[in-house]
Amino acid sequence: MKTKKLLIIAGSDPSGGAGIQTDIKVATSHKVYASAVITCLTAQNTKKVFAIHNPPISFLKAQLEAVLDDISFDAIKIGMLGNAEIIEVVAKILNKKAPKTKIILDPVMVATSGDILLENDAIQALKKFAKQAFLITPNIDEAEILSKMKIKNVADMKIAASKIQKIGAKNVFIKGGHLKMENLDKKSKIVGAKIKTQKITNILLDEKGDFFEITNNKIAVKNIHGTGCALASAISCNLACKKSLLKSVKNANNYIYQQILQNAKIGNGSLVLKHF
Ligand code: PXL
Repeated sequence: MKTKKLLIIAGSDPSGGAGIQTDIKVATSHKVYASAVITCLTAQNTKKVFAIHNPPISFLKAQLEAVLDDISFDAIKIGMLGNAEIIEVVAKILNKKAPKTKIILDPVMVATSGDILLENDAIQALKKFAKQAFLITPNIDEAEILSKMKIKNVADMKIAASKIQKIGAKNVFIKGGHLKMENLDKKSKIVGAKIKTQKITNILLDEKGDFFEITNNKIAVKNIHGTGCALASAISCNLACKKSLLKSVKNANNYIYQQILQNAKIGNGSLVLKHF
């Protein structure tokens, strides 16, 4: 079978728990070939982001042009972009060099640790870029910012998804993992050391206007890092393999569930996913 190729455009997390390092691991575990253009470098470990460095914008352009002039991709996954200038360059070059390739935009704004990964004044540029996206994959916090509304439950997630679709992304997938526990089903109880009967509900709003609820049992692990990046990457790999959107998000949801169950403690902060 022909090798499927995913271009990842994202930031570096040297601890390997999130960012481009995670995206590459996800692609490899899906047997998808990963190319990776690095937008910015973070200095971080499993506890904290210490610093962010943006390489010169001309060098970002050079990376994008080098790969896009040579390789034709089956999908493009976008992670941390950092600031408006980076967003605008990525948007412009993709529009010119890969106008037909499906873009999966993970609108990364804040790390699990609470550290800011997107400058405040970049939200408008991100919204403009969303018009080029086949799929946008915000978590609850990002969906609140993009839709300018509070999200307290699944009904709110659907309203927010519609608002985000109006910004221009064809399809919207809101990751429900960050919905506050107190807003989840109150009747749920702990049924074992690890798994609660509580559900995590992710919402897909497709381009026809249909909603799908993609659920999982909530796994009671605190502070796990990189699940958002990994989920968006897993969806991207499935799309690169020409699976339907619904099948792609369902497969990715199952993949992340399994990965969270077999999480690893590699440092003194958040847990991570291993992808093997
Ligand atoms: O999980 C969002 C994310 C994306 N990209 C990079 C990150 C993080 C979170 O820490 O560091 C580079």
